[in-house]
Amino acid sequence: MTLHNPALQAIMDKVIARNPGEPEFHQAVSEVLTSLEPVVERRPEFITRGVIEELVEPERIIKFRVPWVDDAGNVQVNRGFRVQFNSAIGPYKGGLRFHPSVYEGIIKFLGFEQIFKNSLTGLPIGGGKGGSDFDPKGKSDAEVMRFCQSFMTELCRHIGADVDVPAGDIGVGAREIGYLFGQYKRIRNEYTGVLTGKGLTYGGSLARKEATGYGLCYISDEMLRDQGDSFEGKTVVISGSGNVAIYACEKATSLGATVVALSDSNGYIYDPKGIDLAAVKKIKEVERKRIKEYLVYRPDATYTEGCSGIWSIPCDIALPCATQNEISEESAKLLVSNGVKAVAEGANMPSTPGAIQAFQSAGVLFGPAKAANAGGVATSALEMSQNSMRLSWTFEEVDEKLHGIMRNIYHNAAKAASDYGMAGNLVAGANIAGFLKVGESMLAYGVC
Ligand code: NDP
Ligand code: 2IT
Repeated sequence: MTLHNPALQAIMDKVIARNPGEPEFHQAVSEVLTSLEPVVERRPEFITRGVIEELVEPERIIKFRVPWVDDAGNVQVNRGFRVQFNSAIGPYKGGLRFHPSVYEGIIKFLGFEQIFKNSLTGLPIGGGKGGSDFDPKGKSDAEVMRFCQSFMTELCRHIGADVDVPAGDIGVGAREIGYLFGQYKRIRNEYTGVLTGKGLTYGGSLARKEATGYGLCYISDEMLRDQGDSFEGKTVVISGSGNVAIYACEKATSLGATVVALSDSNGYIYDPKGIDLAAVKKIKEVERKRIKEYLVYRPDATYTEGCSGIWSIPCDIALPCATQNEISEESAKLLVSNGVKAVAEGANMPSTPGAIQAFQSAGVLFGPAKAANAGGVATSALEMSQNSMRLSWTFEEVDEKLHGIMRNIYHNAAKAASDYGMAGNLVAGANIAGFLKVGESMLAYGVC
């Protein structure tokens, strides 16, 4: 993709040259710079005063060894990362991902996207992300605990309630956050809101667990309503079966839709009668088993090996909630030819650039990740507020704030898109609206 503005193209070229072998990071930057073309045309100072050039370079990257001992007594060594990307509008904020595919480029792409997503929430949080190539799958609780303690032994030097506040992402849920928080508290001898997604007995917020999936449905609902439509009576396909997918399924169902499919990295289940979510929660949240176990509970459902086949199931609404680049251009075209009306991204960057193009050119309503999955981090920011005030809001209070935030994100992104001559393009709208607040703050700081 060539950018029209030569200064933006030069920045893109430099990003590629300086970050070799990191295609996901290049992809994320390229999309944002493309969206910013009309912004820098109107506001050239974002280029001339170095804002865009600073924006694509992380403020700080921390990379460290994570040694731990497995149950057999063997020493294992993983790599840990924290990319503190941008603190213009608040302390670095973003999840930790534990997955064998993690390397610096994945954490950079996620940290970069987090800047704009966090800005869109309207709350004072900067962008960061971290993680490790550690795979929690198949590990005992004791192994996960030892890994988390080793990871936090290094990470605790670099984070803090007003500095950098990590949370969960793929492979990091309540169990991992508990071990990480316990170790931080022990080493630093302080009890502060340094992590979000905490358990409810030690400072967690009600509705944080549900927030990303619920928020995804709230914004999708708002997008549909703007077209005089709703979830009522719709057939929905959701990829993944982790935290985001499970609570997207719960909310979509409560809004009157029928969710017919879920997946994991091995394969997908198809249950045209509607997913039995209690069974999925038992399999995934309690037993940590594979999605194919679903057939034990619903023998009439089908299970198919391989995850991309899920996009061949005809549906009205598709909610990708697994991982980056999980919808190829071919899968997108298949969804379009099967009549999909709306796609909203629960995962980060799940649609390839070709897939986004296919959806947009077919007139499919498309809710990009930075807007659509911002409910998780927004509720993390609400958890930070509650921790600072040393009080707790009810589930209903948090859920209502989340709902309002998601509605605002949709309308702000839609307005930015039309203000810049791209009405209906929420990819551009989310990037522009997210950028402007960060960019204005960076201008105010001068070169720093
Ligand atoms: P979980 O670890 O709870 O679940 C991840 C799900 O995605 C699992 O079903 C997993 O299957 C599947 N998956 C992961 N990697 C792959 C892969 N390479 N190929 C196919 N399937 C895969 O993570 P979350 O639900 O928290 O995260 C899902 C997505 O949502 C991620 O993109 C994350 O960045 C994003 N997100 C999460 C937020 C949160 O609050 N948790 C907030 C905003 C975005 P398997 O078990 O087989 O690995
Ligand atoms: O991608 C994301 O926004 C998250 N994984 C949630 C981050 C957070 O700090 O709650």
